[in-house]
Amino acid sequence: MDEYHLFVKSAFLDSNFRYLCNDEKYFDVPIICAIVQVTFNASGFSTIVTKNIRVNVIDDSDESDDGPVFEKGKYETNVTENAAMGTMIQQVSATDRTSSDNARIEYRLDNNYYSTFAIDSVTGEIFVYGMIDHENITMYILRVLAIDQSSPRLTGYASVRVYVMDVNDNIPQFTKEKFVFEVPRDVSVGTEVGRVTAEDKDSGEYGELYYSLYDGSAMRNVPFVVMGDGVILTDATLDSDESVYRYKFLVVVVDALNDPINCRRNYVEVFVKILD
Ligand SMILES: [Ca+2]
Ligand SMILES: [Ca+2]
Repeated sequence: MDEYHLFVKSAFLDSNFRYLCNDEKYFDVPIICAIVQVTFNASGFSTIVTKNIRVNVIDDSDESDDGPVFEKGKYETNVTENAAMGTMIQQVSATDRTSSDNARIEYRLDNNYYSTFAIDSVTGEIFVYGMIDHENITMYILRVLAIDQSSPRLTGYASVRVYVMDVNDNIPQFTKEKFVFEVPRDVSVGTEVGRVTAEDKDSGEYGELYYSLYDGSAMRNVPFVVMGDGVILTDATLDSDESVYRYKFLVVVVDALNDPINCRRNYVEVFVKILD
């Protein structure tokens, strides 16, 4: 699900679930909304694609009273997806303006990510507390509070942007268990036989796919070549041996082709029937 962040100043949720900004203009903010896209395939049939997006409304106000002051108003940090619970991602720190005893400041998180992050109320260290999945959310904005011990207790605010770094944790998956194609025996060299396709949920190069003929010794003599985009072409005439009516070979797909340490691969069987 794609995620969008909407920054507002001094916003609050009114009784109609709308946000009121400090310019006093209302605007509706659906937390989840659907984008419906209609496309037409070659046969003229329509396909409806529904996509959910999440809109986070973030109070980006930086007003403060006499409460504690964070050393920074806005922190930025990175976390690797799938980071283990307990991984420390950032430490925040605030100074008490009404007391010289900064140790009396209590830190809290003030947003909807309690199941994903936690903060040490004494040290201000922010930890991973749940599942971090780049394929689900690519950035979090945490709002941290520093509360002093005066009466009444005063609060300071800061935000922490947490960018989720992608890991190649998805293996490319072919869209079929096996691919079966047919081609006339008398086609010329370079004729397209068909195309294999695979999908990968990772982004960037971890989701970019490259196809090739599996280089096993038994596969080398097939009269086909597999292009990087999955298209299979004939690369020899097919009529040399009329007793052959079917070929079978493996196609390998790999992501992150130029990253031999992190790349991941998968295989699929391809059958090509020769039609006389
Ligand atoms: Ca990933
Ligand atoms: Ca991948």
